Amino acid sequence: MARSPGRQRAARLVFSSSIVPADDFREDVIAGLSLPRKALPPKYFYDAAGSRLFEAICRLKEYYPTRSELALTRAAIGDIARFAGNGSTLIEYGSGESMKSRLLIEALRPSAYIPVDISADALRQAAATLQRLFPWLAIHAVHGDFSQPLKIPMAQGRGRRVVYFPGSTIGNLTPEEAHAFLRMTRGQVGPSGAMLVGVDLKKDANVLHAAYNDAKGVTAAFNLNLLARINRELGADFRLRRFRHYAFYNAPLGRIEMHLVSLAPQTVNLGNYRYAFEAGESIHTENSYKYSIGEFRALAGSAGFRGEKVWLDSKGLFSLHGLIAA
Ligand code: AVJ
Repeated sequence: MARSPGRQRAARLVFSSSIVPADDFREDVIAGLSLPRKALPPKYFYDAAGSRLFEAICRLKEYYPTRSELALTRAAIGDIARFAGNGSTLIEYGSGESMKSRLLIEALRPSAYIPVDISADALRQAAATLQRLFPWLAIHAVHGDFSQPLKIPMAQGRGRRVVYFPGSTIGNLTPEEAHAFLRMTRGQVGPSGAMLVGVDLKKDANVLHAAYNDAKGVTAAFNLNLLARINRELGADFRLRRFRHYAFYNAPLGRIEMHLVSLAPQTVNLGNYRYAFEAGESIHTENSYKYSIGEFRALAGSAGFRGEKVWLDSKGLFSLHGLIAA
């Protein structure tokens, strides 16, 4: 292929790391298992095995969010790109490996694309793929934890800053945490910035229940892999057959809760720590909050954004909110 350096901006693919200390996982597990009501942070689901299991979840017939969000993005892509504005600096929380990200980049033609992800491997792979697909695109991949305050390299971007946060990952946060998170994002995008955020909607509890209790047991395997990962990486001795996946919709709190329930009285060792479990005692591993359109707009409003646009899939299962700095 002939190059024409004067005509096309050279593609740039840059990596930077806001280092995630290796000890965090161990400390977070020890802290979580020491709570009176044991809990583990859901961000640790996504080791290599967990990421593969999550991809399998996304293909399940019961798990509607991935398909619904892709369908609504396809259907409204022109409108979504107009909302975000051509030539913007697009920051994505997540590696950007998805089809949705490709659709958005293609339609928006951002001046720079900044994916932020905690998994270095996923990030590298996704960035390399996107660079092949979009040779004109300046990519600056940031390895870091977007749930913590984070410095985003803005030097190469022009235009307004738009944060893309698909997948309803925001549902993993409590409303209080989501508020703080949206405030942080509002600071990153500045007074002329915007945000596109995928949010799962409240709906029939039976539909929600099925999505987190699939017939093939993939979600159960995904949940239990967290214990397998703790065994593998931290040398603990969880016996996986003595725990069971349990997920239910907590209607008063508007969230799916995932737990791992101990089937018998037992103790688990992690280094010098010993954790006692009663029969029926659980480890709370994930919340997945569901918001009506009005509820999410109110939350965004309290964090310095105005809900300007919202797109839904044809079945009304999932929403994409277009927020602008207020
Ligand atoms: C990736 C956090 C959006 O909450 O639905 C899927 C994770 N957990 N099945 C969700 C998940 C169980 C998912 N998020």
